[in-house]
Amino acid sequence: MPDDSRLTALRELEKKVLWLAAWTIHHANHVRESADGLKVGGHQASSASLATIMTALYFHVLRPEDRVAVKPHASPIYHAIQYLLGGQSREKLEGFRGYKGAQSYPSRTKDADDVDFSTGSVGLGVAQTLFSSLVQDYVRAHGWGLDRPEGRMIALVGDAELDEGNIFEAILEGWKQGLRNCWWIIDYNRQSLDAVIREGLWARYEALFRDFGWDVVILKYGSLLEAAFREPGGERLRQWIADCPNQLYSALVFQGGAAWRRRLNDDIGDQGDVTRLIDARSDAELARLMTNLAGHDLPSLLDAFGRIDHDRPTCFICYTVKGYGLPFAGHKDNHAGLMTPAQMESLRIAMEVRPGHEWDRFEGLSLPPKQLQTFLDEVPFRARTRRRPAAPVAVPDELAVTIQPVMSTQTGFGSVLNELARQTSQLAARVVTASPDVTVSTNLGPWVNRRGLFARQALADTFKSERIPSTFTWEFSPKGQHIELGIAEMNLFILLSALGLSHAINGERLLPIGTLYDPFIARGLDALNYACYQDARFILVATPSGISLAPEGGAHQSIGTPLIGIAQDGLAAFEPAFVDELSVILAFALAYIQKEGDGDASERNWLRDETGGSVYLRLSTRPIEQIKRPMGAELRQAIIDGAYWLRRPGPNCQVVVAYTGAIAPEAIQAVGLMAEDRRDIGLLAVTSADRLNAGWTAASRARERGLIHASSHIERLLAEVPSHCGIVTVLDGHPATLAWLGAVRGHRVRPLGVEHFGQTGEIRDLYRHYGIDSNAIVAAAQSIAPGRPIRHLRAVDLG
Ligand SMILES: Cc1ncc(C[n+]2csc(CCOP(=O)(O)OP(=O)(O)O)c2C)c(N)n1
Ligand SMILES: [Mg+2]
Repeated sequence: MPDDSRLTALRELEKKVLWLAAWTIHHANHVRESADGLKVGGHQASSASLATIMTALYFHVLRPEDRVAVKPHASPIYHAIQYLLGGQSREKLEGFRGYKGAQSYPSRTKDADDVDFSTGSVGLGVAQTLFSSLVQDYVRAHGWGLDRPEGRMIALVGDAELDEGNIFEAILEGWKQGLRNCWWIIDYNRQSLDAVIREGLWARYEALFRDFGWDVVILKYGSLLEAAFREPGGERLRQWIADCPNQLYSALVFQGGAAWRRRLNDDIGDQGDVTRLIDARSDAELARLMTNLAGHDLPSLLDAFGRIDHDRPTCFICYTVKGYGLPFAGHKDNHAGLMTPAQMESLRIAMEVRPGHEWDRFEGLSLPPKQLQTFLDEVPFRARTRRRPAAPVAVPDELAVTIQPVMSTQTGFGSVLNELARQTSQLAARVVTASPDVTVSTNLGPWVNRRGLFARQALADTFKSERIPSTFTWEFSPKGQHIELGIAEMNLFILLSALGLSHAINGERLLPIGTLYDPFIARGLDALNYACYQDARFILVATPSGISLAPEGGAHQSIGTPLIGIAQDGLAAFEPAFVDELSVILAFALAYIQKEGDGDASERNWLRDETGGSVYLRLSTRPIEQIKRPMGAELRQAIIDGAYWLRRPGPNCQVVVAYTGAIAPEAIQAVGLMAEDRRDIGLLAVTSADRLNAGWTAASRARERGLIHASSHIERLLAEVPSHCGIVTVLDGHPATLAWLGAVRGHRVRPLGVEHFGQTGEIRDLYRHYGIDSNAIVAAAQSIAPGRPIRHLRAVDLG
């Protein structure tokens, strides 16, 4: 426990934090001019709920190495704390929720005040702390960063936030992985967005967390209430409050002292001692007493946090009041409530803040500013260094791979990783793979055989020790480089998010590669989006994909994922057809995920390659005939830029076939079938619709800004194609993925792809059924590219 003078300073800061957060929100809504006539909002109630807990943490409990995910709606409290610590500017606070101002929800990338983890979609930041703790263990077990102390990964969790399924998925995974150094602090204000939550949830939470190996600390009553309980009649009061339903408690909090008195007198007022206990207090004192929950009581909080002297995961259930200290405290509708200017004025007076001094750091506090400043200067958390740069790991242009005459990109992926696993390079050492129970079926097996699975405690493969033949060794050790997860894809994405921030969180760079089945990207899409939003860096290998997984069945065919690849910001998507392309793309990806420049787009392809990002590879289990060819620098670059001519169109070209991915043999065959009747056909291999599209858009914008010579890769490729020429696009995915190619230079396009799914069968059957086989390509070409009838089309059965 801190001494009295520290406690006094902390109380002053608690008051200041509450004021600054409320004022920041008020300023954004009532002082700053809004051009839209919209209220900016800002969750005054939700943030007040955490004012005390965050004061205790940031000004006393946190150590420099600790990392925190702040519940989204407590963002104004976080910014206020950083403002007091000198890490946030007044200008940003004045711009709260505005363009380039302090962010609505804490943001690693957009906020200037050293946010550890972004939050926003409830549930995700919480799970992120759990996985970050596992990543910290991974890093240290590999012998990195041992010169620094271990940090605690802390989440400030809303009670309604605990309804999110991803949290439960994470808790189970954490138990499996031997989670340590993780604190979840639940803001148990018994309110969600809409209303007051169900009774007794704390008991469910307690049982749940204990079941999964967590310590649970319940912080219910503050020191004032505890003292009152020790008075004569106090036990009766304790019983009353323990039995008080959440709704009634909230309503009384909102109504205040007189209502408390009335209700208490009605319920237990005729019982001697307790009557005296109530009567001895004024209305204001009674209201203060009855709302003195431990989550708003600094001594209780400091004591509880200070007692933790172990690294077991710990859940604190802190009773709080939503809107504590503000006029709408406890009101069930207060979630988006904003104080009126009159209410704000009353708060200003109560806080002893002079008009015009609303932003002054120590205004209205009773301790001398110098003393407060000294206190702030010595806050332990302040000693932390901001994100440390982790040196990049060198990556060659191409990765070794043995290419068989016929193979799939998925097999190629396994082979590239197998070759990498044989090396002793830094590159191989920093790669860490993860998969949600599909390690073997996504072809990570050979890598895992060589590099082993990660666990803090070694665990032998009993099948191996019993000499039972098996293709895969399943041995866990602290040196292992594969993290095996349970099936839940959400966990994969949040783990990738944590691994992909290791350079910033642990100062140690990891090169994470996660594998899953392509259709299940949808399972974890919000977590993927979250990972990208906070600029985590990883490679996602999704396989199998599309209808090409054929006999796997109709339920798992993915149609829309190529569009996700295009649309997801921060994620460069590739879909190679051939294994030599894959090896080039993987090498690019390993370097790309390490780039941190903030330079402009390159004038060559109009992509922000120096800024970097994450990478998504959509792969296939379909074995296809490989092309034997030398990999020159030009081809390599084109593969990375997104497309190259597999067959260059001639000057009399009437039709171009542009394809992506596993459908390559059909495209090649179609071009062969048409060759006699259509001249100079072009065959465009598209390795990344996403990067082609991004480059085209960026170059167009640059031209509109006056850079008239800006030109993107796809514009240069299609410049060779006569304008009367038609383009048939085809992929095993949604046709819209490539349909836009026609807009680049005004060519007519017939986009082929998959719009329906669910049919099982052989690849041949399915391609025919969904209209992406070579016949369909030929038919589409005939319909858009004028000329004599195509002979082979007449000969083929379109079934
Ligand atoms: C995934 C997701 N769903 C819905 C929302 C909208 N939302 C924001 S806050 C909130 C309820 C928050 O309640 P709680 O976590 O108890 O925090 P409190 O407001 O009580 O502080 C909801 C539903 C969201 N941000 N994210
Ligand atoms: Mg709540």
